[in-house]
Amino acid sequence: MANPMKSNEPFDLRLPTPGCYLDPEKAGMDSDAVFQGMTAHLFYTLGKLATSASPHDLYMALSYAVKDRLMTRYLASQEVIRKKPQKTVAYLSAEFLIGPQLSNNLLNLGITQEAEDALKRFGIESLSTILEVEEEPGLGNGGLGRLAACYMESLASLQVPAVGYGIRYEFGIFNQLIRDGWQVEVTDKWLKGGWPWELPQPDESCFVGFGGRTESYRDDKGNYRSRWIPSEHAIGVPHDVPVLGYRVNTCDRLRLWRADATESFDFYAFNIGDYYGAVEEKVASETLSKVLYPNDGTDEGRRLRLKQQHFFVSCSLQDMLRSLEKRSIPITEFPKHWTVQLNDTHPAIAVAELMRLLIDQYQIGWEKAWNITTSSVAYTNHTLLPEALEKWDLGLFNDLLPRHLEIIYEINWRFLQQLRLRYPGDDKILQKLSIIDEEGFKSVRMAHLATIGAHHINGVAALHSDLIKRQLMPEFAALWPEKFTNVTNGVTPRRWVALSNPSLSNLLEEEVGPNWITNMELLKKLEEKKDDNNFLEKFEETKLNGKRKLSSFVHSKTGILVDPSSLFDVQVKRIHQYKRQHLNALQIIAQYLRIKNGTNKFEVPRTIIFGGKAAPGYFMAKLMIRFINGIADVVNSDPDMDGLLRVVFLPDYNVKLGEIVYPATDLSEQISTAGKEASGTGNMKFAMNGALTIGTLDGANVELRDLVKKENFFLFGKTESEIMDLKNNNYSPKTFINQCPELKEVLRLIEIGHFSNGDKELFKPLLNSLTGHDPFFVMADFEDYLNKQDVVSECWNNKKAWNKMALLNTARSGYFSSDRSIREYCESIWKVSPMPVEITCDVEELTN
Ligand code: 26V
Repeated sequence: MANPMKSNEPFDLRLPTPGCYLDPEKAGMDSDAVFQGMTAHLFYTLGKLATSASPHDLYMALSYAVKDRLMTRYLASQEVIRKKPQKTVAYLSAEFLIGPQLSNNLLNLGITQEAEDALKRFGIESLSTILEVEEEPGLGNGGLGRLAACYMESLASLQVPAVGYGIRYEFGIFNQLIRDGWQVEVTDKWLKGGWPWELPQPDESCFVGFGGRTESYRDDKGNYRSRWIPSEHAIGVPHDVPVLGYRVNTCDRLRLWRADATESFDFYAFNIGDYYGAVEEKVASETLSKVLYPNDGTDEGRRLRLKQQHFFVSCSLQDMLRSLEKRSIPITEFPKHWTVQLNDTHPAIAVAELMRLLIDQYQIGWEKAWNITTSSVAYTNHTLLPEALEKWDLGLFNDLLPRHLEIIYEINWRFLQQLRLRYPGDDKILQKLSIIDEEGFKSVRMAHLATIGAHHINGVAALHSDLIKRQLMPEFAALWPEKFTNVTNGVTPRRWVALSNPSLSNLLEEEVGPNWITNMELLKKLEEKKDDNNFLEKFEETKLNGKRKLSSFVHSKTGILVDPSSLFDVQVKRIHQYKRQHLNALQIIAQYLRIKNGTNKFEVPRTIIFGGKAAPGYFMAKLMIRFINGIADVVNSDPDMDGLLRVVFLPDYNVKLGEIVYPATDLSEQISTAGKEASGTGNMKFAMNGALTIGTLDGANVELRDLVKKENFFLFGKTESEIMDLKNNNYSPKTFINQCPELKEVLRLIEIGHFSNGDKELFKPLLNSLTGHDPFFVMADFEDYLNKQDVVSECWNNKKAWNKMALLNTARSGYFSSDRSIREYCESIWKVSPMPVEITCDVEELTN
C-alpha cells in the first residue's frame, strides 16, 4: 500500500465544548469509567435502576457506554477527512451481514477485560451472559453480505477512509425454525428490543424518485435536454453504524438508508381530504426498506427489489456528491474523492444514476459525465450461475426508471458503435454484449451495464476470475483485458479467530506474539512447531475447548447429545443444490449402511453437523433440509449408531452461530460442483481455526490447497473442465450409479422410504433429480468423495498426524485475512491510501 500520510492534523478532543468530550464517563477506558458510563446510561438513557437491571438492560447500557467511546473516534475520523480531503471508498452493497457488535467493538477498542470487570460490579460474572442477549442484524443472505462486513472491518483496521452504503431493512433474513424436519421461516424482528449501535441522521436525508415520465426541453443555451418527472417519491433517512478498526482511531461508517414517506406529498393529500390515499402512499414508501429478499430466483417482489436497489444507490450517490459540495470541491473532481465499488450487480444502477445526477442535476456534458463515472466505478462479480445474474424486464424497468432507461440506451448505443468499428458486420457479438437482451422478454442485463461502466471488474477467487474471462464474458475480456482482474476474498481474523476462538488466540499470542491479529502471515512461524508433541497437544486442547462449547450448544438447541471427542464434520452455508449438502447426506447413509452391515473399516466416531437456510421459494433446497433431518432421525435413534455416528441439523445458522461452529470443527466440507462456488469464505474461516478441508477444486479451495499444501487437504471430485466434458458428452448419472454398488444401495434405501417413515413419495423429487439429470454431478463425484472420507477416517486414527495437518492449516491460511484482500483492492483498483487518525488528548489521560 502507498505510504501512509503522516501529517494529518490531530483531532483535539478538548476543542469544541470543553467538558463534553472530556467526560471520563464517556471516554475513559478503564473499568471504573466503563462502570460509570453504564450506570449513567442505565439511569438516564434507559430509565432503569441498577438494582433491577435485566441482562438486556445491562447489554444496552454497556453498548451505549461503548458507543460513547466510538463516537470520539468516529468524529475524529470525519474531522480529519474534512480538513484534508482524501479519496474515500464507497462500498455499495445491498447486504451487510455485520453480526453482533458489542464483542467486536470491545475487542477493537481493547477494553474487553474492563467491560468484564465493570459487569462484575453489577453482579454479572461473565461477559458472555451479556453478549448472548444481543440480537444480530441479519441484513444479508450469506457470503456476499458477510464479505461486505469483513471488508468494512478491514478497511477501518487499515485506516482507510470508507463508507459502506446499504439498506436498513426492518426485517433481515428470516429466522429458521425446524418443525417436523422442515424449515419454517419466521420474520426477523431484530429491532424489537432497540438496537443501540445506530445513529439516525434525519438532517442528511435524501429524496428519491420513481416512475412517472421524461420530457425534453431546451436549456438556456438552446440545447435539448431531458427531464424526469417522477410520479412517486421516497425519503432515505441515513442510519449510521460506526465501524471501528482494530486498535486504531479510524472509525469508518456504515450508512444504511431507511425509507420514509415524503411528508409534503402526504400533506397535499391530507389537504384535499384524501386521508387514506395519503396513508397508502406513506405505507408504500416505507415498505421499500421493510424486508431483505432471500435470493431464490423467484419473481416474488421483483418490482420492489429494483426499487430497493435504486433507492439505496440514489441516496448514496447524492450523499457523495453532496459531500463535495459541502467542502466546495468541484463535482468534476468526484473520482479524486470517491471510489465506488459495486458489490455484485445489486447496485449496478449506479452507473446510470451517477450519469443522470451529473447530467440532469449538475448540467455536466455526456462525455465528461461518462469519464467521471467510468473513472470512479468498479464492479465485483460474485457468481457465474446464470439464474443468479440479474436481468430486469424492460417494461418494469421503464415503468420505474424511465430516465435511467434513456441513459442506458445512450450508453448502449455508444458502446455498440465502438463494437461495430471493431467487429464490422458481426451482429452476433453486438447482440451478445448489448446491455439490452432482445431475446424473448426484453430485459436489461445488469452485469453488462456494470462491466461497461466500470474501470475494473473482478472475480472473488483465482479460478472464478479466470472463468469470468474464459466463460462468462470472453468478448468483454478480449475488448478490455486491462479491466479484468482478481481479488481473492478474505475474512477478518478479528471476528473469525480472535473473538470466536479465545482459546486458540491465546495460544497463538503465546507463540508468535500479539501482532498476528493484524499480520496473519506471522502465523507461518507456527510451522516450526509441527513436530513438537507438546505444542500439538496444546493446539488440540484449544480445539477440544471449542468442541465442548458447541456440544453443549447442540444439546441445548436440539436435545442431541454429541461426544466432543468424536470427529466434528461440518457443513454450514446456504442450502443449495450446487453446494451439494445432499452429497454429504448420501455419504452419511453409506456410512450408516456400513455400520449396520458390519463393513465399516474404521471405528471413527463422527458427528456430522449441518447448518444453513434455504431460500423460502427454493423447493429442492427445502427438501434437502427435510432429507438431512430424516437421516438424522433414523441414525440418532438407532442404538447401533451409538458412539459411532451422530447427525445434527443446527437451526438458524447465522454469524453468532458461526462463531461457535468454526473453532469446533475438525473437518470442513467444501464440496460444491467444481466451477460453481465463486469463492466461498467459510472454507477460510475453518482453515484458520485449524480444520482440515475435504473439498473439490472449486472457488478459493484451489488457493487454499496450494497454500496449505496438497498433503494437508482432502481433495476429491471432478475438476471444472472434467465437469464441462461430462456436460458436453451427454452426462448420464446412471453410468456412475451402476458402477458403484454402495451408491445403488444408498439410493434404494431412500426409495423404499427408510428415511421418511416408509413414505416413498417424500424424497422422490430429490431422487429423480439425482438419477435423472443430476444437474450438479452428485453421482459423478460420489464414489471419489466416499473414498476420500475413508482417508479422512484413517488420518483421524493417527491423532498426531491429524494435529500436525491442522496446525499447518492455521499456520498457512494467513493469506485469507481480509486485510490482504483490502490491500489489493486499495492498490490495484481503488488507488487509495491509509489516513491515520490522531487524537491529541489521549483518552487514557482522562482517567489517569
Ligand atoms: C443468488 C441466487 C439468486 C437466484 C437463485 C440462485 C442464486 C444462487 C446464488 C446467488 C448468490 C449470488 C451472489 C453471492 O452471494 N455470491 C457469493 O459471494 C460470496 C462472496 O464473494 C462467495 O464467497 C460465494 O462463493 C458466492 O456464492
